[in-house]
Amino acid sequence: MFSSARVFGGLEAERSDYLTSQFVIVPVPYDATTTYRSGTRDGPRAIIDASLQMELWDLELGCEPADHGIHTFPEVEPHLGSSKLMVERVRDVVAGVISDDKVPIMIGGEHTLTAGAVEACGAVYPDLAILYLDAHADVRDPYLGAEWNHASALRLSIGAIRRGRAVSEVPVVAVGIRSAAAEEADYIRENELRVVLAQEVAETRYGGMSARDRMWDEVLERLGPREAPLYISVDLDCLDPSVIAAVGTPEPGGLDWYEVTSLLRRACERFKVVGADVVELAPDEGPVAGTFAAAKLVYKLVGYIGNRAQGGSSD
Ligand SMILES: [Mn+2]
Repeated sequence: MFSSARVFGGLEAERSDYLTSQFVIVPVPYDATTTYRSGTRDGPRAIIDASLQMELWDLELGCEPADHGIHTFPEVEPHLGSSKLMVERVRDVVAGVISDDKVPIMIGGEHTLTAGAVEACGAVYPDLAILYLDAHADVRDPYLGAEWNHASALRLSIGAIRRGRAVSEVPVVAVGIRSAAAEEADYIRENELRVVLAQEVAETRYGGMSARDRMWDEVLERLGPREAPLYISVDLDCLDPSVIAAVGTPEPGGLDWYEVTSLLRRACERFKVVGADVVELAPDEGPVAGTFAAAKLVYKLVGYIGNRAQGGSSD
């Protein structure tokens, strides 16, 4: 039942060897602070299992993104001390991947872990921006609770970059938001965070694809100049529960599959994506179709980031 060699996509050695791979999947089965439904600790294993069923050919891109090389790390062991220590453990693992000039893609696990990966990327790329896809604003004050918490994941991530930076400005856009506390609304206003509500996205459906892509371009411009380093964090609950119900905290009225992939593709074409994550899958909480969608989304990221890196500058 427990295979020691779990390789994303079931790739053969030539396309999954660490030395030659451009991408490294970092599985982190950790969910100590999720509040509503637990089970995101089973997410990484389920995503890798589902990835074995994927076709490696990508019809949209007309290639096999696996050719870029995808190495799969063993699962990062949960730290039993505190979520803060766990975030630091993720930071150290991701820092190692970055220093070997590879793109880490963390699969969670709860969203708190993002703060560690972002800190590692921010240490190497001080002008790092964050594109954050989520149903929830995730900007609760982390110091009100005893622990670093998934409901503070974006605020912790912004803090992690600010610590290493001379200026306090961090380019951030949060997309898909449809749930926030009053305290979070205050934080968003005071910090002039650009938030794209899921409702705004839904309204562009009636204006067709060009309205959608104009919105994405406007959003991405806020993250900095072309070629700037970007970290992408995808909480799977940004998607509508009809796409993925198997998340810790589902919210109705989410983004559809093509809305998310079109945003990710445009972001990857415009920026130098130096790290990414796909978090919060709780496989036992919904149909297996959601787990499969999560695996496909990870693979989409590989294709979008890898193809651009291969093609060099888009100018
Ligand atoms: Mn989140």
